[in-house]
Amino acid sequence: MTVANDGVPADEFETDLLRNLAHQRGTTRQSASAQDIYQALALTVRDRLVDRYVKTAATYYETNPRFVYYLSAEYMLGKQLPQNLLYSGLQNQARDALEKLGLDPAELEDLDVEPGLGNGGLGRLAACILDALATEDIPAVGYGIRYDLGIFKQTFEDGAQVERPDDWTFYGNPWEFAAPDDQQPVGFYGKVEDGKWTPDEIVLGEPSHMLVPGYGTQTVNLIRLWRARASRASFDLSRFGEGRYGEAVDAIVRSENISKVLYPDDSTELGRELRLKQQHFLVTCALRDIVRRYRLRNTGWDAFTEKVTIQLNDTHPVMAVAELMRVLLDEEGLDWDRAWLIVRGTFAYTCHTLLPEALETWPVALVERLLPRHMEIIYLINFHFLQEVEQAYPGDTGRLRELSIIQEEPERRVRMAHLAVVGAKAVNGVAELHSKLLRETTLRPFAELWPERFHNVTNGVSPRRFMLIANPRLTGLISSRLGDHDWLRDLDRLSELEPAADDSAFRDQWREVKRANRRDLARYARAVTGVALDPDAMADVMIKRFHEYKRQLLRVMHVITLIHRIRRGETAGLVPRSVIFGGKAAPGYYAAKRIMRLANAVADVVNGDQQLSAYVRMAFLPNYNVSGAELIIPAADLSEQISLAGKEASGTSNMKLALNGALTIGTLDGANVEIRDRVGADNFFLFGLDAGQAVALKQAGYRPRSWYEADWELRETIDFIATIDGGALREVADDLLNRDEYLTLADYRAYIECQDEVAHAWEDRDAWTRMSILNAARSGFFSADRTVRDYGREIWHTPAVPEA
Ligand code: GLS
Repeated sequence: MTVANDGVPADEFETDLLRNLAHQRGTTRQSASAQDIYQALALTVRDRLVDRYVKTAATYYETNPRFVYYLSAEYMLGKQLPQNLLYSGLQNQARDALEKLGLDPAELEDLDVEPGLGNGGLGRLAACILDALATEDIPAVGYGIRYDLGIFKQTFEDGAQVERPDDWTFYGNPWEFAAPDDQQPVGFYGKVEDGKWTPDEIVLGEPSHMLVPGYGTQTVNLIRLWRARASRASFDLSRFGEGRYGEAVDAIVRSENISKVLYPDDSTELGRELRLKQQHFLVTCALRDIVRRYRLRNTGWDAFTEKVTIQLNDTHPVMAVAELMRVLLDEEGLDWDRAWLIVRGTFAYTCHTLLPEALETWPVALVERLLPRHMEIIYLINFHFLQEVEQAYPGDTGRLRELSIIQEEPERRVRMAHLAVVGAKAVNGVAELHSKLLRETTLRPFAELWPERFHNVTNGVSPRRFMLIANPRLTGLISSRLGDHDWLRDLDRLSELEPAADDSAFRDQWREVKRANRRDLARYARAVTGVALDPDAMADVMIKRFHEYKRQLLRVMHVITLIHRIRRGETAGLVPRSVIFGGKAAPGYYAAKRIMRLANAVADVVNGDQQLSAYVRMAFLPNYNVSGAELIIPAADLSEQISLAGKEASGTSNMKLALNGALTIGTLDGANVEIRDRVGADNFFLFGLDAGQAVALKQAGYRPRSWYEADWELRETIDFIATIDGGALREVADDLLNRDEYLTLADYRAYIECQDEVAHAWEDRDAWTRMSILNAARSGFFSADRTVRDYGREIWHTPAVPEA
């Protein structure tokens, strides 16, 4: 489908493509490799976007607007070629030109590499937000780290996850512009004398930028990613001369390691010096760039908070609070009060977790060594802050301890979330329930002190990425019903689809789309796993990072229950299902990796047995990423959102799946609550404990073994886990019986019964399709465009600046 066709005739596109092939790749049509053609194609598309970017930049320069600067250690951008083709309206021209040259566009798309610069939901959210900012014409720049190696590539060997490096720019990245002349020095270590920091080590931050076009608008914003470079003098020529080659490059390696690799943990804290270095590196480079940009059109500091708002995506970039203070005090000579007012008027902080273990803290001793001046500044911020607390709660030492930016026991550590709340004008959670629980639990003392500082901004997803690009069939069908495709910029218009749920011809078409998408998925699953999925079976999907709280284990336990039922001949009420898993586990997260092995072992059991595979087949699709999501989500019928209530901050696959017409089976957790409110309780399979009940059960002294003893089917399931693969995964069963941190056993029966209801509902395919259509029709709220408008209204106060 073409949108906003930019009017470039196909032959002109072809001429430009051939010119880029010659001028940029230095080759000819006859001798060009597929990589040459791909790169030339990307450059030809990029050129068009640059033309637009130049106009956006001119408009911004002229109007000197307020900017949003989004700081995030992670971005999961997804493939750039399909998006940029669509957003530039060049899809048809590109296809025609390639066909004329006898080239296959699909083959070239395969060469487009996904920059996997993030772990999961948090990183993908950052990408969706940048997409929405440009689409809403809001002046913005995203700042991040250009990791040499993105999130690892996942394969399985004997059912166990194997991680391989993701050298995503091995053949170059045609979408980015490097700016080696714009390097920024970043200091580490050293000493402070009279408030003046002399670092021991200087690393250079080198930026490159990529274009972030808006959809259906002329606006093109930027994402600037920084990589670490050693200074020119770092190569030790004399050592090299002595044949000590390793030592000769030591300093270079040490510096450049900072942006070498994305830390592959998700939702857990990882205390490593190099990670803190990455964080400081990112915020130093970003702030220098932000100040440089501010100075293009402004002088002095008076207008800073009016022109600049900085959103901190989780705690990873929170050192920016101390760094901006340092710049203002030490480099700009402002006094403390003035500097603090500016800092407090600049930052806003988004918290993305409820898990206490995910709230970053850094040992004071480490911060003192690595960033001595920042540590002093943090102490001073804390000193002033605790005076404020003392005034609010005189004599309440418990409060002081609870609120302090410094944790005292068992080790002195800097609490980054506290620094964020103290240093920000606004704090938000990412779903209604999450924001409420943040106020009531994780950040309660802060919410009591400064209730007005706390907000909710429910997450959203890009309808372009996850409908238009991922699901062209459904997008086409919806557009034909709504009369145009403007709904992709105004997702509330999906509600116009509601009457179509009662139109049987439309339902048939909807079902056909799902079936065709399942066929595509089955083809892919067969190619990568060898498992033959039945395109008519229900596609039952769980795609997300592997984490115990998300309870992939509960999903596997249902399959084991089905195995037993089928073997006993209790097949009445069963429907054929394709159980699909996708997701990575942090390499050091053994408990999650064990669950993965279990999932693969159970998959082997069902897929290898004719009697079982008549009802259940199971495919664990390796290396789940944005491209994988684009393939799986359109095919999904059932969306598994089964985390223990009170643990998942929001979830975003839940939104993508509902938008694509999957029905959710889920707990009252994260954004599931809002999805259910919107799509209607009748169109959502709810089960399990709610957040309050979960806490109460634990407080009452949860004994998983008593649940095991009380339910024979559960017993059978756990015994199966203990003995599968000759008892290799017995630890999983033992852990369930002795600990079961995430109350899997307590929710088991409710989940199984709910899955029985799902099967029953699937039998009436027409009623199911009706529910599916209503899920999509009522999910317009979950557009990232709405998320960005909410941030704009509540936190950023950034007017849109459409191109003149
Ligand atoms: C996360 C949460 O775990 C998700 O629930 C949430 O949807 C996402 C975006 O807000 O952020 N936090 C995190 O550390 N990783 C995530 O995916």
